[in-house]
Amino acid sequence: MRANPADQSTRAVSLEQLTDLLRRIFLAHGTRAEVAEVLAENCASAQRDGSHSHGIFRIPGYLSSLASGWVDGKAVPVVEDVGAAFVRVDAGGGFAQPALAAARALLIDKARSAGIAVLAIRNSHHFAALWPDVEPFAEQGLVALSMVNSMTCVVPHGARQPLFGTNPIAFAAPRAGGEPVVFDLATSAVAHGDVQIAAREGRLLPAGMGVDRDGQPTEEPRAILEGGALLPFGGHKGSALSMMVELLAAGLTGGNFSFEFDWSKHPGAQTPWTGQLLIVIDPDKGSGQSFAQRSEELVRQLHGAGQERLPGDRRYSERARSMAHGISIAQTDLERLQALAGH
Ligand code: NDP
Ligand code: PYC
Repeated sequence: MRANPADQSTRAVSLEQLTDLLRRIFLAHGTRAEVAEVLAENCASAQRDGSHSHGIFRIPGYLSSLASGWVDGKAVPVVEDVGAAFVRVDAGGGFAQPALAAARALLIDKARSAGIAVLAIRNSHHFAALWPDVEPFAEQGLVALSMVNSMTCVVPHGARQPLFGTNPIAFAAPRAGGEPVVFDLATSAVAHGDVQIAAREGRLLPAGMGVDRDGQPTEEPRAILEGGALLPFGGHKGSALSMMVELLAAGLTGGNFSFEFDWSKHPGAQTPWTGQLLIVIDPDKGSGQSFAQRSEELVRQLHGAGQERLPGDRRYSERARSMAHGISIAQTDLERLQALAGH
């Protein structure tokens, strides 16, 4: 699938149409109904918001992973209530998003009663953008922080060989006068998905993002993908955050570290088999004041200081455009998706 339909002949589809098409694709390729529903909503929302590295571009990877037997599309997550503010889920070798969906109500109950709640997901595959996992909590007045580790492809700062995954962190907070404040960022200098897209499009990457198989700096995406590796963003600082993600998303949850799984016996496997952590906070318990008013004030000051574009703003404007004019998809991709749904 193309990451960006910009220079192709395109069709505009509604969010409902795209979600339904993706749901039928997942169903046709061996997931149970609820998994198909959750993944289709996630992937269609990413496409709607212009999260191109994690929208329909990911469908072939989902399907080859399912076909290889690497991920279980029929897994039923097992939710355990393990403490006043702690929920644990064994995703059963299935996807992380249905595990989160299964635990969501309990997690919110605990966050509202204890003021904070932790969700530890293990034995899970996450192949998507992370913001869809946190933004809905902020829409309900809660603050949410999540992190997930992926697959070894990032050289820790000062190291000689890759160990970390691209390990994103996402944060969402409610805001009184607008959409929640959300950021979602890989702790690598660039997401692996964006390297794949650059390689496909024949584009060089900016300097400082990766190294080739000999450990030499390169701007050539293929050299990174074929034996090379990525670097953390921000040198030792991004590397420390990536280490934290390994510790919390895998070490604490019981999931695999990014270097702990071996998918070599499953040709086609692309979905990292790791873990995920979510922390959900009821922010009004912090000061007894309205947190959403406080975050609105911060946004006002940021704008006043000259920062017009906040994290999340690009997605929100893409979302508004998609909702007004439809989600733009290359005609060839739409035909491919339709064929996959009829499989
Ligand atoms: P980006 O570098 O594109 O963006 C990171 C964040 O910074 C976003 O919140 C973005 O907001 C914001 N931002 C970007 N540019 C600006 C700017 N000029 N001013 C203010 N804010 C800005 O994302 P990444 O490449 O790091 O990650 C891409 C995606 O890949 C993420 O969704 C991530 O979850 C996903 N990913 C998933 C993995 C997994 O294992 N499942 C692994 C690694 C990455 P906005 O969204 O509005 O552009
Ligand atoms: O873009 O780095 C990435 C990624 C890894 C797993 C899913 N997306």
